[in-house]
Amino acid sequence: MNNPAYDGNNIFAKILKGEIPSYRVYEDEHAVAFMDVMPQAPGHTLVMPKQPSRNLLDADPATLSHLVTVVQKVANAVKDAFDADGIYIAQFNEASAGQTVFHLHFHVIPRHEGAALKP
Ligand code: DGP
Repeated sequence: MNNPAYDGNNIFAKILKGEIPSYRVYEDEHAVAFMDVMPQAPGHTLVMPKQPSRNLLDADPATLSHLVTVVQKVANAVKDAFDADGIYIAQFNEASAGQTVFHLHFHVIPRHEGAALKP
């Protein structure tokens, strides 16, 4: 079955257009990272392409390959900034898999030994 169409009115599209504020920690020509408003742990950051993609299933390979390098950069920066023991990377595709905002994004979440994630 085809992936559903991208809806340009999603909240991340509005953030990318500057219509809604965000705390940006990284930006280049093709990608942006900003802090999650409902963090599962301090330092929870979202990384996404500027290119409209609903999720990983419809993203083009060039967008994805650049995005993974940004995820790596942000993960290392977040690990240092939050003195984390590790980094949890999560990415959801469609509502049945837990996606709530339909613009492709990766969660970058610092992890500390013994600390629980917020539900
Ligand atoms: P997902 O389930 O992967 O689609 O997660 C979407 C995430 O986006 C969730 O952790 C909360 C976050 N989020 C939702 N609305 C906003 C917003 O307006 N600003 C920011 N910074 N994050 C948001």
